[in-house]
Amino acid sequence: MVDLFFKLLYPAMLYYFPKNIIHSKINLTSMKKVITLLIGLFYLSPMYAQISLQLDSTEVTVTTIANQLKVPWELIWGPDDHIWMTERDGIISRMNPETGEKQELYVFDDVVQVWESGLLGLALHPQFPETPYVYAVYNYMDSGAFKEKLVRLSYDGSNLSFDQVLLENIPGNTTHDGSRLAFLADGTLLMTTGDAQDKPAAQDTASLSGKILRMNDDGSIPSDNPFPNSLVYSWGHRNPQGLVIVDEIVYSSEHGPRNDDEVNIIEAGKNYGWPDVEGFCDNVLEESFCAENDVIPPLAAWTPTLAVAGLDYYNHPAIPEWQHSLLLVTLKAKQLVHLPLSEDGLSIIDQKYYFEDVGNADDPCLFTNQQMGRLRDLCIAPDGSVYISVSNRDRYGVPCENDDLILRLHNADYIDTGLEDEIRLSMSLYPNPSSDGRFLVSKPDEIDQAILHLYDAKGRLLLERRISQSETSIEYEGKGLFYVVVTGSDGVLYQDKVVLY
Ligand SMILES: [Ca+2]
Ligand SMILES: [Ca+2]
Ligand SMILES: [Ca+2]
Repeated sequence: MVDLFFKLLYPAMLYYFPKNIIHSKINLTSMKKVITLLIGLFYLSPMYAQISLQLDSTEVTVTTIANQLKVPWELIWGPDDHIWMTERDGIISRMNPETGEKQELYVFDDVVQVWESGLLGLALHPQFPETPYVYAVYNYMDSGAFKEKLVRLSYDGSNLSFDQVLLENIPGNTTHDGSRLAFLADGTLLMTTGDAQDKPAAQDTASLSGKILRMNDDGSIPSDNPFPNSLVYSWGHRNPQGLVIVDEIVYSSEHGPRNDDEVNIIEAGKNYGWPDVEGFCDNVLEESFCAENDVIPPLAAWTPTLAVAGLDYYNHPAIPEWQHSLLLVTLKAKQLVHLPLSEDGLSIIDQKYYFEDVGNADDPCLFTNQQMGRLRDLCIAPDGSVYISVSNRDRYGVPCENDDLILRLHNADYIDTGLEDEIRLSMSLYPNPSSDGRFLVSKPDEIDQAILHLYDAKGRLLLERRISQSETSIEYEGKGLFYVVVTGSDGVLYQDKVVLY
């Protein structure tokens, strides 16, 4: 048993204790004792039996925080540390991310929900809650015509009330309704629209279909939009249903037909090609159209399509492999796609796929019970957790009893030190693992005094020691995996794990 686990866990041990593997010779018998101990901790851990994603070094735990939802279409992390959510049949709610408790804030009575339409995108004003506005996009019927509108609501700290319609009479359809919302740094609002199944409209700059629109926070047209007296910001879009703004860069994902899903960088006044260009300009007709119309090609395109939906930007140390990356969720492929960005953010340098091959072919509901399915949208919390909505009740999925779900993805081993890596690297613990109940902590000279705190795996404080010399010996009688946190006058200086056996 131990030998088997030794083989399986040895690579993980190399990650946990790389410095010590390099700097000290640990014999295999000692290592096996450590692994026996870790196996014990593994079985005791409440997270055993949960799904996890193994990245290069980090294990991302996947848990369900809410179920029994109906097509959670948009998830936003609010400054009130709650998740703000739309469900497609017309409900805006606010969810406690710890308990999954859902507080319904508003129910629209004129939402039309047929196939892919309904209540869709949501945004909070950038100065929310001081400026208490909430923006929502939904489909409605007007004299027999299928349309879309953007409305503004107002939040008083406990209830949402209707404020005003900002934009209506946008052509809509049962599919291709776009509708993601995001604020630029200058306080103007971007809104995506689909072609509403009228392909040529995407190339008609007088139509609101197949566009990304830009407006002031009251719906008026900004004086510096690319076309005078027009909300059109970019055109030639088919059905963009992912939108995230990172500093000055606007990224959008866009559903292709059977081919060429896209991720684009959106620039003011530019043409993105649809329906004349699908994906890259890579055939004779497309090449001439692109040259004549100055079409901006995508950063990435996928054939066959994945059905690319929600898009967000990850840059948190909790999951280091995902720092400075786009995270893209997909409906048809049911995968989370990790798209690391170049340093300048202008290109995608790799593509990694998660939630592949997790399903159970014999029982699709077991698949869902294991917290997978059509992934519709996501948001990222300030602690580095990623929340993803599963959307199996959208008429394309196979819904199971508990659907639809909100998942939380997080690194359970991460403790936020708020530190730059250079400071972290200048301190160290050794030997680690240690067999005699003692280890040394080295302290750089520029730090005058610090306190070492030793915690057990459940976060209980076991001891505190002042460290004032460049090297301090710490003794503790217990055995197991412990967390070390060193604090100085300005807060946490260093953290690490230590194994005593
Ligand atoms: Ca979102
Ligand atoms: Ca395009
Ligand atoms: Ca093409």
